[in-house]
Amino acid sequence: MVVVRAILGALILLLNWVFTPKSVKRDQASQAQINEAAKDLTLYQYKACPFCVKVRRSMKRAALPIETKDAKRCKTSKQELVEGGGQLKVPCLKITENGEDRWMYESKEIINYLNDRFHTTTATS
Ligand SMILES: N[C@@H](CCC(=O)N[C@@H](CS)C(=O)NCC(=O)O)C(=O)O
Repeated sequence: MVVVRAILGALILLLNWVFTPKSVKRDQASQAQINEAAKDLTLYQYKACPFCVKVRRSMKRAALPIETKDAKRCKTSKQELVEGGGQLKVPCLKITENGEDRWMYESKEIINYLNDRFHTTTATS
């Protein structure tokens, strides 16, 4: 089972690399605004989780420089996720608003949130 999972993970990462999506191009001022807004967001994720890959591809398409934290390999990130969000499940987007953290689980919900907030229309699959 571990071997099958490792092979599937490698395949997902390979396909993701081969078919890397293109990023939207914005003028410098608009991109600078987005870069600033993205500082309030953090994606907790696993490298080869298909749901996380889906969210990262959506971020790439929309050119959103959101910090990512690996909740599998990094113990501190895993602890932050469990203590802050309440469960060890990825992807999870931490949204900091007015000094408060909101933890959003579910890849579809995260992609819809990013599309709405940054006025982009990236596919959810
Ligand atoms: N419906 C969720 C599924 C997320 C999911 O199943 N994530 C797995 C990793 S691929 C997970 O976090 N499992 C818990 C664990 O690994 O401890 C979504 O679309 O985000």
